[in-house]
Amino acid sequence: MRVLMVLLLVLFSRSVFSEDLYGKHCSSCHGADRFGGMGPALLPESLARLKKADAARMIRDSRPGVQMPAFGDKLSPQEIDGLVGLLYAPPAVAPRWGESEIRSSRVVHEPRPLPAKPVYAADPLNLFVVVEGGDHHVTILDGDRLEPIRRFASRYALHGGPKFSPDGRYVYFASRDGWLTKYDLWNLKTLVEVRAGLNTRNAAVSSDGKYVMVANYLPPGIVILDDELNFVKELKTDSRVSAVYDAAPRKSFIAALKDVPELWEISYDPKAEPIAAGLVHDYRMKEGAFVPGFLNPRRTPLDEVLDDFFFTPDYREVIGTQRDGKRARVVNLDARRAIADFELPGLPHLGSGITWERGGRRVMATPNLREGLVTVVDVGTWKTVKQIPTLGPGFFLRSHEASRYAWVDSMMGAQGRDTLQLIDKQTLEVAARLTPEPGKTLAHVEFDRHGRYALASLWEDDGALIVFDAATLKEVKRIPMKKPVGKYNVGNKIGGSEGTSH
Ligand code: DHE
Repeated sequence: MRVLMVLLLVLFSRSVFSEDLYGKHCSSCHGADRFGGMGPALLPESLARLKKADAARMIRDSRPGVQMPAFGDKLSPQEIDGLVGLLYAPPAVAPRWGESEIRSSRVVHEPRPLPAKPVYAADPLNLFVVVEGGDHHVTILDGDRLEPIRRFASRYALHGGPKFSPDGRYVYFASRDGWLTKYDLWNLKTLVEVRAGLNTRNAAVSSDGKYVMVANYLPPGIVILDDELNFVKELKTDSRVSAVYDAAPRKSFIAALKDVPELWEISYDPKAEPIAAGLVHDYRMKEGAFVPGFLNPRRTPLDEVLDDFFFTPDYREVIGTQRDGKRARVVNLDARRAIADFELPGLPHLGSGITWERGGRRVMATPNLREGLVTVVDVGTWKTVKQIPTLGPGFFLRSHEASRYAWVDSMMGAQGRDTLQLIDKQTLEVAARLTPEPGKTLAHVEFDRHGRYALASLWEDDGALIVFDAATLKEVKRIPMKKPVGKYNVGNKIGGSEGTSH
């Protein structure tokens, strides 16, 4: 008993000591509550992707290109370990980020109205928005001249594809720390920002341009904003929300839940049918009662949690991977139940799936995060058409209506991470391999709106966009960038090109 008490006392005094150190060295940039400030949030959820040893190294040595100084000469190894322990433990008071915090975080950067035409000569529908993760910047690139026209600092660690208003004028970014940014692509100005959560997954914009929906791990739930990022509604969940997607033909958002076997559909159609008790989230509702369908969730119960989603082009069906990593499940969103299962070995990255026509049938293809495979499946019969071996596990798959090929990387593998493989969409054979910079990671392709060029990321801190002529496959240009994690073509995104993500 006495030993236990001494141990508890030591642990307690250590944690008080670490809190003092946090207050002295960290809180001015990361916030007294660890919610973030000039630096990112330091909560267990925010650090989930960082190993403790790497966090300790960062405190001790810092890293090139970041503002945080090294603390190795100020803190002993034990003090650094104590600090790391503190950061990975939940804060004493549970973090709160609700309507009032969201409303008061909103910052308007630019008074309106601004001119309703582009301030440049470039085609506004052939711009690329390039997210540079290396130093947290965004570059706006002219997709015809292949020249940057603006570069600006983004929030820390953007994640997920930026989302566009239906006319392509505005783009919305979401950061892992919950910041949403609205940017005017015609005036090249940041307009307004809001913090919609403490740990965010992604955002979606409604096809009518009126709503922005945000998926949060912390606090768990969904936040609905209007197009000016004003708070509209918060939907609390009993689960972290993995991601939200716009289902344009249904005038609804679909939310993927991480911890409960359910899928939610939230209609933004003012004429949406009311939702009956049993399908709403409030389990206390009496049988026979209804809630309005507009901006309320309609639940689809599932047998098990589905991860990583792919939607059929008409958005009637959603395909999700099951956790056993062997099968995928097809859920019909109108019937609100699973209608088929099919084999999908490894860890397919359905979020990067694309479709195309082959022999009069529509096929879907998905890369695989665990195995060197691209799986091609018939959309409708859900039978595997072919498993195409690649050099290694890949993250992103892209094509364009004008391209014969589907371009896949192998960036998750020990081998082949420097090579893009081009799969012939009709023969389903690997028809070409491109290795412009041996030994360096090459990934994430996006075509310009006409399908003339394919732009790939040289995924290095001092990296580049490598531009290939989509017909001759020759490199035509290299544009220096700081780890360009993703690039998004306005025309392809708002036009719903079948070769890219939406
Ligand atoms: Fe992502 C999109 C989930 C890790 C870069 N990523 C998405 C989407 C989801 C997702 C659900 C689709 C949302 C959207 O675009 O609106 N990503 C996850 C994970 O669960 C995972 C594996 C772990 C995690 O904790 O988040 C993960 N993702 C990563 C990375 O490590 C990547 C490579 C680098 C980074 O910056 O985080 C990364 N994810 C991306 C990119 C997109 C993305 C570039 C947009 C893809 C697109 O082209 O549309």
